[in-house]
Amino acid sequence: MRSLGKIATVLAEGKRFLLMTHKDPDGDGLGSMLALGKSLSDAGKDVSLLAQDPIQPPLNLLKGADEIVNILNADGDFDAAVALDCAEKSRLGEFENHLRNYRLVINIDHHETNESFGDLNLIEPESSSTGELVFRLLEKAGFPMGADVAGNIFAAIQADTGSFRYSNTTAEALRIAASLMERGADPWEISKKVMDSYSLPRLRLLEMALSTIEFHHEGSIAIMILSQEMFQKAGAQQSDSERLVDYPRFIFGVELGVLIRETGENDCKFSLRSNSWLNAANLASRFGGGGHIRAAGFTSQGSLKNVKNDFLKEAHRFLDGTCS
Ligand SMILES: [Mn+2]
Repeated sequence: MRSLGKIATVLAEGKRFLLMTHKDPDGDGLGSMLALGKSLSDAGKDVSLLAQDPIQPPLNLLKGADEIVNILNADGDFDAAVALDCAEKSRLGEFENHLRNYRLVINIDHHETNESFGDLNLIEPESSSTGELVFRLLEKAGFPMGADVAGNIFAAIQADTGSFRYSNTTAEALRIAASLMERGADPWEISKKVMDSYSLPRLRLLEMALSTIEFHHEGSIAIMILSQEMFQKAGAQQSDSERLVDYPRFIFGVELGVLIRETGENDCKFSLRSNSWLNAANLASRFGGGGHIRAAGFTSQGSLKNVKNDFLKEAHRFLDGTCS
């Protein structure tokens, strides 16, 4: 945790910072970025928040999301660029190429597979979320943590722990959540806004997705599929499919829940969730992806049918225990 102190010093001494998270940002990445950004600007710093695409609902409802920009006017003379919740440089998308322009890159993340691409790296796989790391950093540095900052850290931790239900929910995460409430975070308001506010297209998408669920390996694998056509029919965005991967995992007897999303003509995105023992990150790494033990993912090129069959072969080997 020595890097925590060093990063706190850099943030305390610097004046101008650029904050980024991974493409297709999730609640943890965005909540962490917004919380750190607000705290730094409350401390009198100049902060730019950068995202590749407009923030999709419901995450655009997070406090301060309207201050995120999609382009930087100039590369800027930042004291440091901070990447949050980003396991690989390539997950920064088009911003990856800009990294070398920055004096100092700080990498804050909780993915075990993190490439430590920063000059300073705060990588804690035991941490439930990047939000938890931001909390510890702000506390260590003594930076402001008002209600908006606390609320966004809460949203970040809530997102990655599935509202404090997943196996990464620790006593520490709950203690931090309690401390965030004392600082003004309101779980009910945040949950309504970020977790529960389903758009009608999201529900239509879910309806179609549920009808695709198929079982393999005597019911221990459940696969759910979202084709491009379904997105069109439902009028839904990619972001409307967030967390739908939980549905196949919810089924009794299922060890591995899978959501395959067709993201392009020949591109598929796999999201994997395991219930008890299967290491989803190891399985995903066979296909060039990564993540956590119970939640991982990867992208694959090819027709849906082919990539699914390739995946199933490997998944069967994992479930048979001939591979781990
Ligand atoms: Mn995360």
